[in-house]
Amino acid sequence: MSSYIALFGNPNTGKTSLFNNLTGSYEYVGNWSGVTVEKKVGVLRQHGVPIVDLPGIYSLQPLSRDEGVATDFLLTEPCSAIVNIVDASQLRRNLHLTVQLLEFGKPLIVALNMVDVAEKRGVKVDAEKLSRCIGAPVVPVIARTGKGTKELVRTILSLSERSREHVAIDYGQDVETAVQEIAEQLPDDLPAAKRWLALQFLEGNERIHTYLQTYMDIAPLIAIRDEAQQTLGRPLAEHIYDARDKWIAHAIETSTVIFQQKSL
Ligand code: GDP
Ligand code: K
Ligand code: MG
Repeated sequence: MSSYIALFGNPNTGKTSLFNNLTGSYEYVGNWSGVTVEKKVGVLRQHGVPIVDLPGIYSLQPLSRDEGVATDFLLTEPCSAIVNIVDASQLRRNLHLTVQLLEFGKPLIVALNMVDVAEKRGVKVDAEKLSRCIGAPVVPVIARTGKGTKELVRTILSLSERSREHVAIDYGQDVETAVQEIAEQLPDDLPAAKRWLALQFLEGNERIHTYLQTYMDIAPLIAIRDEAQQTLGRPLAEHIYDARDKWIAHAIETSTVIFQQKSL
């Protein structure tokens, strides 16, 4: 079975536009893992690599059935690389998904879209600097016109397993200890990075909870989570969100220039 390139992004970031650029007219529609939501599968033009367009999501923590499709994809389908389309004019919100995808541990490339919208608001994103901040390639595109698609494809095809050294967020001692303890309990043959599974579990991702239950007795994991939460004195999900948000704010500060007052 060939391995997919998976297209992830927030809703309305230009995913479908990019998908159409990448696949030309070869796409078709199919059913995804028994869920009624449709996925779109196509083939990367001239290269024969299957690429799948997933429903738009803000986080891997499913708030709806649609959102669960994306997490299920990561857990059940072979995926060789992730293309994460990011709205340059909404970086602060978009990068929360990016962080979770980086933690998943597969080669990831950011397609930086809506650069024109960002510039109209007086924000210029330095793709090089953003790339260094997150430890993954960032390619500017204009999904609506197809600009940047060639460079994006070149980068996708040159991604290798060695591209996995993403920058990792430090969540502080309490969470990091819990992550390590959970990782030690997880079986070795799971298809996802242990750190990612542990963090998603600690955040309360229901899909991960159910998934791990099919592999093991999760009572010890729940005990680790409850203890961490007690030590922390606040909801783990909140703490993890805030740590990411702080990290994202710093990445944005480092990689963007504001060149005129944003009109309100
Ligand atoms: P999706 O919801 O993520 O699949 O996004 P779509 O591909 O449907 O695009 C959402 C809207 O953004 C459409 O109106 C697109 O024409 C528009 N769009 C896509 N890319 C760009 C871009 O780079 N700049 C601008 N200004 N609009 C874009
Ligand atoms: K749309
Ligand atoms: Mg779409």
